[in-house]
Formats: sequence, structure tokens, C-alpha cells
Amino acid sequence: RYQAIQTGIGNTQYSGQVSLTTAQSGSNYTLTDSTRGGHKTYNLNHGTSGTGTLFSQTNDTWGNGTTSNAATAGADAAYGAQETWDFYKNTFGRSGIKNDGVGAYSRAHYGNAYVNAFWDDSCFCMTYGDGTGNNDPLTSLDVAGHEMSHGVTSNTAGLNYTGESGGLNEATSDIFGTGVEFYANNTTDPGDYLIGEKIDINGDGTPLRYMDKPSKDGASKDSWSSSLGGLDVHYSSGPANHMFYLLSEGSGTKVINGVTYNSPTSDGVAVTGIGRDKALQIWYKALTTYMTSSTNYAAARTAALNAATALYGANSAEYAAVGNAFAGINVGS
Ligand code: ASN
Ligand code: ZN
Ligand code: CA
Repeated sequence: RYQAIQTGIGNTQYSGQVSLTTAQSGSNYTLTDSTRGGHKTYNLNHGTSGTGTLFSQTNDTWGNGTTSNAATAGADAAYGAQETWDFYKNTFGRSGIKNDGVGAYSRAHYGNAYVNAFWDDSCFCMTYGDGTGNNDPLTSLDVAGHEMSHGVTSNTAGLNYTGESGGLNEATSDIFGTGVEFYANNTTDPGDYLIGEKIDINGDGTPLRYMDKPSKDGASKDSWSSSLGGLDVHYSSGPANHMFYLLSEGSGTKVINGVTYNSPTSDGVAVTGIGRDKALQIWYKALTTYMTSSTNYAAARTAALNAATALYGANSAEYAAVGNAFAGINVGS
């Protein structure tokens, strides 16, 4: 049956009122986005397997901004998938996770008070729990971008999810999740170098992770050391997140969209940033062209330098900045 492409309204929990691309068939609307590879958003309704039901209703306004309406988390998840698709397409020319034009799908309301979200290669899908008390779904823009980016990493460098490569895998999701947040330019959830600042995962309003100084979370490392690979991948990601911040914004104090950052370097030598757009291009090229499943921090430095050479030249300021940013996390010199 013919499905018309529509522009619906999402009343999200974290990003305010947004436009969502939807599908209409007769008097029925669904969270189906045929303009982005056919991405669909499903309601697991607290189940933990299968797809549950496709979000479906008789009007095209989704959610009410709170958890009292099940479609609110659906609207956040659909918006996250939409913005992540557009970020990859318009920033890197990448058409979907496999660069084949095919969309993944998203599942909201996984389990009961489940405090996590995850990507799964086997379903080629993103899944979101509802958070503590089922009141803080893990569907914010940066988390959605993080999870979908795990799919990109799986289908490019394939960084093993353990040891230093696992930390680089996690950092890649934080880096591109942050890229998505800045790309979306949403007034309710403006871009920042914090991860999960909207989902109140700590119950005290603090973010899950900090890219300018990862140790602010009490567990992540700011710089590389020989013991880094023994940590959980969400903590060994710290130095690479920190490198990305330094490469983008430079060391020291800076206010961006009202948030104050203060980024140190491991050797105390100041780093001058080249801007987020160039840093993203370098990391994407490094990931998709030079990194492999076993890339460690030293090899990530080489990959990023190779990417900078390919994009900007071996004598460029961008190449020098990559070296300086890695030196700032105690990798190379
Ligand atoms: N939300 C977590 C992540 O994407 C799930 C996990 O630990 N893999 O990293
Ligand atoms: Zn992750
Ligand atoms: Ca963020």
C-alpha cells in the first residue's frame, strides 16, 4: 500500500519540539523514515526481545515531552536517528551505517527501568532503556549518536571492544555522538563536549562523561599510560576523547554554548585547536581508512597523522596539531 512521506511533529523529552519525517497510509501514521534508508522506530513496551510494535497512531504529533506518553521516547529516538543519519551524510558523505543507503532501526522502552542503551550488530539496531524509575530514557541526541556510531565503527575499522582498541571504539562513539549534537544545532540540547548531560544518569544532574577533562567523572583517564588497556572501555576512552577536545578547541579554559571547559595537557605544553569540523574530518578518515581492529593508542596517532596528511598535507598546521594533541595525552612526542 502506498505510504506518503510526511513531516510530523515530535514533542521530545530532551530536544524540545522537532520535525520528524514520518509515513502516512490512510488514517494511520508511523515512525518510518523512508528518506533515511527506511529507518523505523519501535516500541518494545518493556519487552527485551523482538521489535515490539512500530510506533503508530492516527495523527502526526508524537509524544508530549514527558514519560507519561510512550511516544515521547519514540520521538527522541527517531530524532536521534534522523540527525545522526544527516550528520554522517552531510559531514562525511556517508549514506547510512554501511554507506549503502540502508537505515538501521531503533527500539525504545527496553526492559523495566533499564539504565543503558546499546547498539547490536546482529539486529543492526539501537535500543534504549527507560532509565531510573522509567523516567529518564537514554534517548538523548548524543547517546543516540553514540550508539549508531558503534554501527559505523563495526563496519569500518572494526575496533575490538577490549583493551586499548576498545577504548578507541568507545571514544569514537563519544566523538561522533558529540558531532551529531553540534550538527543538530538544537536550542534545547545545544552542542557540548559532555556525554549524557540530558539523561541525569547520576541522579544529580551531572553528565556521564567529560571530553575536556575525562577524569572529572571519577574513573576515566585523561592521558595514556601502559595500564590504560586494562580498564573498562568506557574509561580507557578518556584519553582519546581528551585528544579530540584538544585538537578541536585547544588546551586551557574556554566557554562554548554557555559551558565552561578547562582542558589540561599531560606535559603542561599548551595546544592550539584547529576547530571541531577539521578534527571530525581527521578522526573519520583515520577510522575509515587507516585504523584496523587491533589499533591501539600509538597506532591511532599514526592513523590520525596519516589522515591529516591526506586531507591537509604533511606540512600543514592541522598535521602539527594532531601531533600536539596526542602529545597532550602522553602519546608520541
Ligand atoms: N551504552 C553502552 C555503550 O554504548 C553499552 C555498552 O556498554 N556497550 O557503550
Ligand atoms: Zn558505547
Ligand atoms: Ca552532550
